[in-house]
Amino acid sequence: MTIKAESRLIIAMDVTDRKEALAIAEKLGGAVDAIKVNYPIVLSCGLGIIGELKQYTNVIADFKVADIPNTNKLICEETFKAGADAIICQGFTGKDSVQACVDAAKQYGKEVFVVTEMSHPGALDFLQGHALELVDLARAAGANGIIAPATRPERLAMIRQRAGDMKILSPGVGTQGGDAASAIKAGADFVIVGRSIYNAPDPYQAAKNFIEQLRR
Ligand code: NUP
Repeated sequence: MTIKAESRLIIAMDVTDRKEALAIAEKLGGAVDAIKVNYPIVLSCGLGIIGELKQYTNVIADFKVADIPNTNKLICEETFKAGADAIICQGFTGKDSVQACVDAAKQYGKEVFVVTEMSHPGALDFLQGHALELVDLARAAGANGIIAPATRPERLAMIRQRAGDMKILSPGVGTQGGDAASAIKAGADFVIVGRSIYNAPDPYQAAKNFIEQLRR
């Protein structure tokens, strides 16, 4: 099953309290295209949180998998067995490592997204200089899509041009300074928003506001 772009909003569930996460998921699950989990919530609540969140919407495991092919395969298998619909891996480990994730995903009918240029300032130290090569690598390995920064719409547009029909998930909206509508305009299919939603006084209203911006 592939994650479809409807609201175009993915919530980054980086809260570490299980009850809080489930309460947010219950309220927002029907409105967003996916919930993205990362290490903070899985380390605090256990891998079972994926299955619990999945009752509400698709779940993407942002584990930034970055190991040798065999270890990547084992990580992907456990993640898909836990119920994740997609996994995020790093590309800098090389094509064979990404390919191992793609092969595991195909076996389980799941998706793989490869990190290219990250959204934070430190991405300029190493990643930016190789971002387009990482896009090519993701494509060559048969990944479903890539992660590219909403904090730099001009870079996002450049990455979009290179990415062909691969999906682009774009983090960095809100707290990191990126703008949701600009990211979509630059070529993202989905934006990922964490703190600006889950730390808002009313997370439901905050998500609605993003969805409204994305519709225009
Ligand atoms: O380049 C990336 N930037 C980024 O922020 C790649 C990511 N996977 N993320 C993740 O997106 C980050 O780890 C967090 O889970 C989410 C953004 O959260 P926020 O800045 O909206 O709170």
